[in-house]
Amino acid sequence: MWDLLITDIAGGGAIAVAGERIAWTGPAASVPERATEVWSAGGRVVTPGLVDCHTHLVFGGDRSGEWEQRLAGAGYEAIAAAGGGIAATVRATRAASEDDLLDSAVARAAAMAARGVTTVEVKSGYGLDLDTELRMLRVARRIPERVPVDVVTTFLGAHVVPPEFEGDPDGYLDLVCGEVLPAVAAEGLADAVDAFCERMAFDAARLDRLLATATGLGLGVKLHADQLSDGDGAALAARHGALSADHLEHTSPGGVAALAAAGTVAVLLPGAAYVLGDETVPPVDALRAAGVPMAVATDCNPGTSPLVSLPLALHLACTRFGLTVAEALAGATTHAARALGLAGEAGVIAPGARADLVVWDADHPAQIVYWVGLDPVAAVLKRGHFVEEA
Ligand code: DI6
Ligand code: FE
Repeated sequence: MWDLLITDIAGGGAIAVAGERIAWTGPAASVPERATEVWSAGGRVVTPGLVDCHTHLVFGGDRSGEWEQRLAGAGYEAIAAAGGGIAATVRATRAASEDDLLDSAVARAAAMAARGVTTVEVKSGYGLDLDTELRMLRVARRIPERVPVDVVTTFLGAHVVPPEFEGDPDGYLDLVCGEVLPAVAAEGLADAVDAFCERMAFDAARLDRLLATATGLGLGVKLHADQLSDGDGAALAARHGALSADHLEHTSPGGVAALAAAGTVAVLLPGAAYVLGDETVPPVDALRAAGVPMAVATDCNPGTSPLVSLPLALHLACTRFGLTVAEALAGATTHAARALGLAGEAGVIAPGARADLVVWDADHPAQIVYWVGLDPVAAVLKRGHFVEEA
């Protein structure tokens, strides 16, 4: 006897749930077992719960003033060089208490969940010292106490060089590799390690040893690669067997081939390109031709992507990057789960996977992606329980 049977799904399917897991899926006309509760989707579309596989949603302060400066013509890298940008968020995050960081992160995570997200990745990287990096990751791990999402955490200690180490990136990476990352690993606070491979942050040669240290500790590897310039980030990620290489606006054909050979997921972040006004588009045709799985995420962060709607990120991935609707939806489900090492566990409707589902006010999948700002969520099932119902 199953706990729940969802019937009358668009297309004629049904899904059975036992405990926190999907037990069966097939045609509604041939259900092999009974369930305690039967719930009709009323002919609407049901997808896996969405997976946002790249966010920076824990941070202190606000950068709307910088955004206004950019509207008036200031450049993103120029603001950073003058002490703003990521460094401004680092100051605000260091000054924030754990409770304040949790409250603001919970507000953003709740907005994401209301728009269909049931699994979210959260990065550190606005602490850049031992205490604040650990605090950010602890806050991230506490989000599920207040929002119905699973959280995957990523240590982004190598985001930029902090002010105490100005002009000494190697000295800072000594601290990250020798002290901060081992402490993060010892407390079990991170599932993966990420870094910002960029001319304003760290070059590929320097990040080699960080990524090797991460894999040596048994952690997955991800990389902010080739976002503002081609820094050989995709090839670096591939060399370390990365779960994902993210951004990729400036990735070369050689970088695409390396990702394909390594089985690394390409994570596309159209919100950042949109907010920065960057017309450069990632090499989507080449990624598709090479068979690189493409995920799509919000990159929610206070500097380049103040975006909490994953459906809107999917819309932008279609209109600006040229994905099809089917590619966009796979990019926020199956491929996003793979980018987090959760293939088969999340982002899929199949026996054994977490029973994370979204019922949409839609009778065709395109309606999920087509609207700008509607995010037509009708109901969400998280680990077998309804959490939102319209
Ligand atoms: N992700 C990042 O980590 C950087 N850009 C991006 O898309 C910087 C984020 C920030 O400015 O705070
Ligand atoms: Fe990012």
